[in-house]
Amino acid sequence: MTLDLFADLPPQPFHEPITEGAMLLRVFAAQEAPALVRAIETILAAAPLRHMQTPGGFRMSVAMSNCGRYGWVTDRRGYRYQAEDPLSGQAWPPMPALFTALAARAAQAAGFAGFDPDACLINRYEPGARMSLHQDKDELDMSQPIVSVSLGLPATFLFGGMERADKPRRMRLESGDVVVWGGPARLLFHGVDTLPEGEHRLTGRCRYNLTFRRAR
Ligand code: MD6
Ligand code: FE
Repeated sequence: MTLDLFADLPPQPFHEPITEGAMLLRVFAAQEAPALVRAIETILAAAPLRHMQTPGGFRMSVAMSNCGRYGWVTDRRGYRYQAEDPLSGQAWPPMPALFTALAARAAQAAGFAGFDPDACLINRYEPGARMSLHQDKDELDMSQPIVSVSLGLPATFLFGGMERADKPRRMRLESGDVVVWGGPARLLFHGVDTLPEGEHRLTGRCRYNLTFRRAR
């Protein structure tokens, strides 16, 4: 029998390049995941999750809220960032220091120094929810990366190309995984496949995704 010296260690972070400009940091946020989920719950008490409408009038299956100086919203008037929560007319809850620090650390690890997000979108997927292929292009400065943190139930992330019709690669994202993308990957089409049924010890029957961005 071989002695496994690593048997008692938690999984170690592992950096997987996805494509030029995009990096998967596996397990990167696993240690702070419980604290992240608690912080999300506090934010959602002040700015509740809601199913927003697309400009075309469809109800999104993913429920959303935000924290930080700007929040991403969509309604019949279009996609945009705004400083006030349309439900309350009040500013979005501030971004916790834990969030800002994690986003900067992840960006740094992927080669983007000095990332200072002013917007954090909180997505909640229940089983059956999905996000169709899209590009993130409502931000002002496309030289800034995006940092995306997965928490709770695993999901299949879809990584497409520069055209909507490009066949996407599929990648399983687990709780604590972080994806950073910028540079030549910044405008790639991407989405999330329909979330399967499941139960996770941190979040119950859902997946949360935090996406950190520099909006303005
Ligand atoms: C999600 N994420 O993972 C949806 N966008 O729930 C995104 O749409 C996304 O993860 C830009 C960059 C990273 C992302
Ligand atoms: Fe996106």
